[in-house]
Amino acid sequence: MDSRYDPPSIEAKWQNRWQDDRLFNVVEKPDQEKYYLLEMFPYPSGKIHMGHVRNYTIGDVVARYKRMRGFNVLHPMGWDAFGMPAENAAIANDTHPAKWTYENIDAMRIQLKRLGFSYDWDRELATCRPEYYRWEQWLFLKMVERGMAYRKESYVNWCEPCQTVLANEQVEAGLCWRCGKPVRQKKLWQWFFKITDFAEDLLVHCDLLPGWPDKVTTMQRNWIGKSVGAEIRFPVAESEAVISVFTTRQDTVFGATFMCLAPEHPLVPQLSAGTDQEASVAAFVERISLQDRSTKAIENYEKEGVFTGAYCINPMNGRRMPIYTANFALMEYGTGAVMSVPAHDQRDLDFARKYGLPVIVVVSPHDEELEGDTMNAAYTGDGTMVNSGDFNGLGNREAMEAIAAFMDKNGIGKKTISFRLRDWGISRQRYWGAPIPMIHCDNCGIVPVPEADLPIVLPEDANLLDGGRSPLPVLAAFCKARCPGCGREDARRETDTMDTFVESSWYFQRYCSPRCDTAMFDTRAVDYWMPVDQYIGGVEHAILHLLYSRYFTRVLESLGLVKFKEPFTRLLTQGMVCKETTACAEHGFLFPEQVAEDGDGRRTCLKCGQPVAIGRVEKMSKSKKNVIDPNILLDEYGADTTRLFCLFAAPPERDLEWSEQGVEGSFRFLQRVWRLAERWLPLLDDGAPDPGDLQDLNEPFQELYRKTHATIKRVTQDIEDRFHFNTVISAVMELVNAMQAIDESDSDGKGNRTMRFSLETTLLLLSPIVPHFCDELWEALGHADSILLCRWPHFDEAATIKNEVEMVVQVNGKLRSRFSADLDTDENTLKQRALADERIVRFVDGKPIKKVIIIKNKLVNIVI
Ligand code: ANZ
Ligand code: ZN
Repeated sequence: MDSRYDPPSIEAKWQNRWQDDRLFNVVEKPDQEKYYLLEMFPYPSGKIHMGHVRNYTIGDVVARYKRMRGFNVLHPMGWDAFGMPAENAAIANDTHPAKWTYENIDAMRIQLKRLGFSYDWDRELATCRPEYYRWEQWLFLKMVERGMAYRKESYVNWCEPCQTVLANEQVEAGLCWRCGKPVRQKKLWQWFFKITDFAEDLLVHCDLLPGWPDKVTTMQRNWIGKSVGAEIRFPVAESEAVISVFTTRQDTVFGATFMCLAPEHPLVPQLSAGTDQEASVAAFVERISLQDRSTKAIENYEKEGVFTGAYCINPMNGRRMPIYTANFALMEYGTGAVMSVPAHDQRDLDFARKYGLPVIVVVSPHDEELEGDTMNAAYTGDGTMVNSGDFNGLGNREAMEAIAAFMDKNGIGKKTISFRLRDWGISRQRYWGAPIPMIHCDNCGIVPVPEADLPIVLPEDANLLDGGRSPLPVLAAFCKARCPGCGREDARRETDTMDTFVESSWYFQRYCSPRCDTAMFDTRAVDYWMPVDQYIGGVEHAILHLLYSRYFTRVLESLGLVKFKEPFTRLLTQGMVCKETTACAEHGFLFPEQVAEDGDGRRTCLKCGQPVAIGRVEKMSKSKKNVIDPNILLDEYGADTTRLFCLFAAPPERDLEWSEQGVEGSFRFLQRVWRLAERWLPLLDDGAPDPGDLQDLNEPFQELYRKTHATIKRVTQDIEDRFHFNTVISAVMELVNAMQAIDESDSDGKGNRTMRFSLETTLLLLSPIVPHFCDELWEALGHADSILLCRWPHFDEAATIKNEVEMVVQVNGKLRSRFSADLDTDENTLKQRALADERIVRFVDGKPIKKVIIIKNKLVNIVI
């Protein structure tokens, strides 16, 4: 055995060995229990960052642990390879998105391999390959066939000078990120997936995911946003038109004093036509159309509107209500119209005060009198109905039911449910994505590509146009097509590509049979492996990616392709990797390598020599420059130390704070174990790791034996219950301390065997965490096979029990000393030992002893 722990040579050796022996390549084995462990696959940005390292290390430990527990473990890796950053990089570096992506994949694969992750690399996939996305196109066709995918006009961010559609992240404060001119909203025909068909089912099953963090299911529920309420019909005065509103407060209908329509509501131009208001309404609608209309953005705008010139009639009390169009009314929610009840809704109250509209209280609180003209906060609580005709005097909750029943009977309205969830718009006017397999023909309209013509391959030899625009619409070789319906030669291919969330909604199914070329996946493989037993990833994907994946699985289920609805049985969302920021007055944020540190811990900017300000601990990000490049860690310390640090510094779901000392400490721990093994190795020839009869073991070895079993127990529980690897590592560290404290000269044959047992146990327990290191020492201990092939150690409950107890000694009921004694020591001995205790002698100070009370295995109380 080498006397120096040398990570580079050890790590390369074992990575090659594992690969040559194909240790991580798995196949379905019907009589072995499976375990599918998956981490969210990375976007091939070019370099892995510490967030990846942490995520994948956590996953790798679980995968290796489950393997040692006897499971057939599927642990795949691949690339979420389509998307905008590739286009941006292509523009910035004058390259091609495909070239950039494939080169990044190659670079990142090398980095992941250096970390020793136990992936079945045979299953690697990249979503930008036609072998992958052809099945997505196939599914798209199936969805069109069944009405699960459809086209409708909807808004996109449009930059007129650049003549291009912008993604949300390319709009900065309402301006185009490239040219800085205002972005407007433009209507385009786009493809949608009907996720709303599954809104209720997705919601109900949030309660059936006990293996998910509550915060994630809560976010999913809120996103789906089910509201129970009523739809009420308000006839427009002097017109045939009727406005339908959705409300969750039909009990307040008598207090509705005006109506607000979304600026995009089709009645808006119709109602204002020919009135004095026509011009100001048109101007308002035009101005609002320039704004970002997302719910989040709208919350920040000042609420405003204009009168349309028309009135509607409150169907319950005949009141004439002015109709406004207002920026806070969203076309996408409910019916796009809001009955405004200023007394009971703050937004409506603000609006009413701004435009001088009446405020009528209809729900009266029990302990105060409200005055519509003077109230300055809307009352949203429960109370007694007032100003509400026949319903006066009822509690408002009762009135909610009574009014709904009344409206239903009289054809005014009915109970209904509304969801916040919208259908999923998947069209992207971008190049680097999966082409949508449809053809536009002047004769036949929009025609699906025949299945036999799939895949529709994205041409990888095309270059982006000016401003990053997609070349597809002008690329004759791509967009000219023969109509599959009538055969016309001048049909055009759809040139939009799919949202990259589509690829990540089914990749976990594809991993089960990644080379299948006759279907999306081999059903037998999916039946065996799916669902994923443990999914691990960042909480930033808590909503969309997980919801879309759950939705896609339902689509597959309804097509009879899979037999389950929920793809991920358990979910772990790991915390962020954080580090303090450093900044210089002149040069702003600095990378760690741009900072010099002198012996006294003072830090200065390497560019200008000025002192550096230390900022808050924040998520590592390139913009704040508080990043550590994993490559540097790997070069300096190796994969095992890097892995150990990531797991030791914090439990997985918590944020981890980077610390150089933490990394150093992890490295030193491994060196300590190394030296311990080296010191004992010559004594451990006798291969048996079992001391045999405990009775005649020397005392330190008896205790070591006990501690080893206790450590197995604690480590196993901490992994099984909550993946708390930090406490796992501290438990093993304690065991290592105990081994270090023992002198070789106290050992004999049995002692040596105990030491072998403890050392081997240490390696087995650490092997999922620092696998190269453990394999190397395992080999040094004389084992021919990789430690990976071993079973997880068992503990003997009886052996974990301590044979010693700690006795407390009191004088007159006050704690004065402690000593340890063998379990069940007799009372007389305990009394003698307590009275002989040096500190007790001092407290008793020669005074007469009245009584000695003894509780066996616990306490001696001396009364003086
Ligand atoms: C009258 C009312 C009175 C309302 C009251 C609330 C309080 P949730 O709970 O989120 O579903 N609303 C309906 N459609 C809207 C749209 N398209 N744009 C903006 N707001 C809209 O919210 C339901 C409430 O949001 C509805 O109930 C409606 O205002 C408003 F004291 O109707 B309410
Ligand atoms: Zn045609």
